[in-house]
Amino acid sequence: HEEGTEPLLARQAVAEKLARGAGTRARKFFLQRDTLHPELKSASQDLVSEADRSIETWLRRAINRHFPGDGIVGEEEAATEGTSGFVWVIDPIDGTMPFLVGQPNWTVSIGIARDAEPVVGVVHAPMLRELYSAVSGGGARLNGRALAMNPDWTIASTTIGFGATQKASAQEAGAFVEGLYRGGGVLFRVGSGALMLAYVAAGRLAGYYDPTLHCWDCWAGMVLVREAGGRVTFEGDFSRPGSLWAGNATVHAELKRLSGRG
Ligand code: 2AM
Ligand code: CA
Ligand code: CA
Ligand code: CA
Repeated sequence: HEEGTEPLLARQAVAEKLARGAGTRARKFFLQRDTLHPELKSASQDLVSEADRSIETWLRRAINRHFPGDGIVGEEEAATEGTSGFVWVIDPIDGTMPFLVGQPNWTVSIGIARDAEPVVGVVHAPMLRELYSAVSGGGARLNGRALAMNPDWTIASTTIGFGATQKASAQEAGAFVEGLYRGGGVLFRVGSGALMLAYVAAGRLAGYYDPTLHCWDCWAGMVLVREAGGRVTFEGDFSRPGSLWAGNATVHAELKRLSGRG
């Protein structure tokens, strides 16, 4: 398959363009969200609407046009295999609940894997007018400005993102929060895991822990955090969800410990 940085930079440019295109489409749905017909998925706060579905379909068609040999894994449709070694890992709307209730904290998340490794990440928050973009070896940027995490921060330096959904174990979530506050930490949450990872990369959060994420929630954000100088561990893969820890080396280790996995 294609080696080197050229194929990565070509895909990063297309990912940014498609994130903006999807963001424009999502924004139109958002401004008319009262006309949508949300359906329940697995739980009372796990919804999907025609906005999620139509934007994923639009993204898949565009990716296939630009890179017909690449595979695609996304939240709302079955995975397709490619031949190039590249896989796009996409979430058309990360934060469907905030989207449906009118919070601006939702994103379009477009990650890319080469041989199953995260190599490109684009997270676009249209209502916040923010586009985060990173490529392996090329750094992370927010609206063009380079991002670098603070290596000296601890869990007490600023707030810590915690992403547990209704599916989380009440006991484990409680134990994590109790340990965090005992250690001088404070909790932050928005309904988009991709945005919380972008905030870690941008130095707006000291770290992020989520007991269960899917690959499309975090694939782009992992590249952002690593390229901003941070550490991420994701225990899931393309077919299984898993836990995720992100922060600088100190915070990453402390979050693992607080989640009972240190
Ligand atoms: P989504 O809005 O695309 O479904 C935050 O913890 C992450 O969990 C988000 O990336 C969100 O993605 C996802 N999420 C929110 N509520 C969920 C639920 N009830 N079940 C599964 N995933 C959920
Ligand atoms: Ca969803
Ligand atoms: Ca998601
Ligand atoms: Ca989604």
